[in-house]
Amino acid sequence: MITAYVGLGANLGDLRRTLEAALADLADEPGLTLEAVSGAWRSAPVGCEGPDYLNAVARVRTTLSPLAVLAALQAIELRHGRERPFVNAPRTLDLDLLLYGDESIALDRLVVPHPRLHQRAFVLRPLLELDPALSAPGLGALLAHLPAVADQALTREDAPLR
Ligand code: PH2
Ligand code: MG
Ligand code: MG
Repeated sequence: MITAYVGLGANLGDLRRTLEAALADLADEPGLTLEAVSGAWRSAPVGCEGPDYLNAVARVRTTLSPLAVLAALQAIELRHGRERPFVNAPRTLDLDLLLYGDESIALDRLVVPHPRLHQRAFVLRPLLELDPALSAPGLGALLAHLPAVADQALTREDAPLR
């Protein structure tokens, strides 16, 4: 069993409904157990234009390989109307494999830890909310990266996603 972290994001459609449905889909996925879900965090898009995002992070336990997790995430994205017209296009649902145990993976299709994980408050804050002492290969203690993203405005919503 491997502990993995999945980043969820949406900035098109009914953001909260989509994230809630995606979490239910993750929980239903064979070979994967949904263990914990962060709060829902709202922020302006980072590195692109468009509507505000709603983001969250889920901690899962899985027997699936990293590529099998990726395939499951992409299938769930498609079920929720994900299209990829251009890089960083607004999306109904984005599911990113952020961490897979303590493994470093560098394939064409999958890089883990997610290459921009430590530069994004909308990933770091929900991750640290789940596990404040979390560290990642090549990045060390994730808490140490928070000051560098302190300028990225982020609001935590009161209502839990699950
Ligand atoms: N995802 C991106 C690019 N920019 N900005 C926010 N706030 N949230 C995201 O999930 C996000 C983004 C590409 O995946
Ligand atoms: Mg993403
Ligand atoms: Mg993605």
